[in-house]
Amino acid sequence: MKVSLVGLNNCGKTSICSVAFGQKNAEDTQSLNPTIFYEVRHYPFLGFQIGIFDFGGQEDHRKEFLEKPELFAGTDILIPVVDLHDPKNFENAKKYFKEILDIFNQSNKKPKIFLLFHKCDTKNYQKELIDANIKQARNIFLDLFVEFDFNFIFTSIFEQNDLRKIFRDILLSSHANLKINIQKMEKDLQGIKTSIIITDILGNILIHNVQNVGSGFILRQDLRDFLNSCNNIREKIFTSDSANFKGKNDDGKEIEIYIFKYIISVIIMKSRDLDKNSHDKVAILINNVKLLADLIVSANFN
Ligand SMILES: Nc1nc2c(ncn2[C@@H]2O[C@H](COP(=O)(O)OP(=O)(O)OP(=O)(O)O)[C@@H](O)[C@H]2O)c(=O)[nH]1
Ligand SMILES: [Mg+2]
Repeated sequence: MKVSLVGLNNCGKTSICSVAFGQKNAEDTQSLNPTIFYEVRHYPFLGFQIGIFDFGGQEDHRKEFLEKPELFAGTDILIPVVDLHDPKNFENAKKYFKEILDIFNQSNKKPKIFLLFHKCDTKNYQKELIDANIKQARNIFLDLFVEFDFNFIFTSIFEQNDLRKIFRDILLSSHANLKINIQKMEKDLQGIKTSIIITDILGNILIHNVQNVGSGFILRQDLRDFLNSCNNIREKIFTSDSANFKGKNDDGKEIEIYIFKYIISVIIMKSRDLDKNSHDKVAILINNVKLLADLIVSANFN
């Protein structure tokens, strides 16, 4: 699947990629250099191969991309990014987006579009201006994409967990059944009083109900190492596609990992015995993840 991020220079495309998919935090992005031409990041997620194309936004590069429309060919998801801190360039950005849409219109292959109204925060920006900018941006951009399968979202790299969820749902937008199931599990998880993280086998976080689980999509290193080792044992010793593992100390602390269909895992961290209600809910959740694993496998084979 090809995902293309486009927008003017400095609007935040590379920052979005490195905060959502990499292990950078928002502050780290201040030292990013402008992207030269374009960069591709290959990102395996739930067994799907995803290529994130980050198209540099400096004027020379934009001109060159428009002269070489084949660079956009095969885009399944187009993500135009608007910098809400830069209203004087809204019209300029609109012109660029329009030219890109013309390329897709001519090729008759229309990607899904998720417009990001980005930098929706007041970090290094005047609080009084942001609402007016949002209003103006809505007026300028929203009628541009009417002929496309189109959504818009407000984003900021300072809301890393939201950004991860937004990208999770964008990447799953072609798999409605998976998306709905995962969103439902996310709701179920809210009512459970023990720490649970659901990830794919590489440690990309899908859902969780704890703080400090990692950064962006990436599960924190110690748990990723544990998951990795368990997955090796599942493969090499158990030679089965699913397995579960437990670690425990004398104080009643416990970590349990379930792996389903070599693709998805549930990590449960308990510090005490669960009450009956939570215990039952965990059992239902685990069963649902098991079913989800089957759906993911069949989505990968279709
Ligand atoms: N306040 C705020 N600043 C952001 C946000 N996202 C990115 N930035 C800042 O915007 C600046 C430019 O970010 P980049 O990611 O390099 O922009 P880009 O779109 O990749 O730029 P080009 O590669 O030149 O096209 C950096 O200083 C980031 O820290 C955001 O959500 N909020
Ligand atoms: Mg960049």
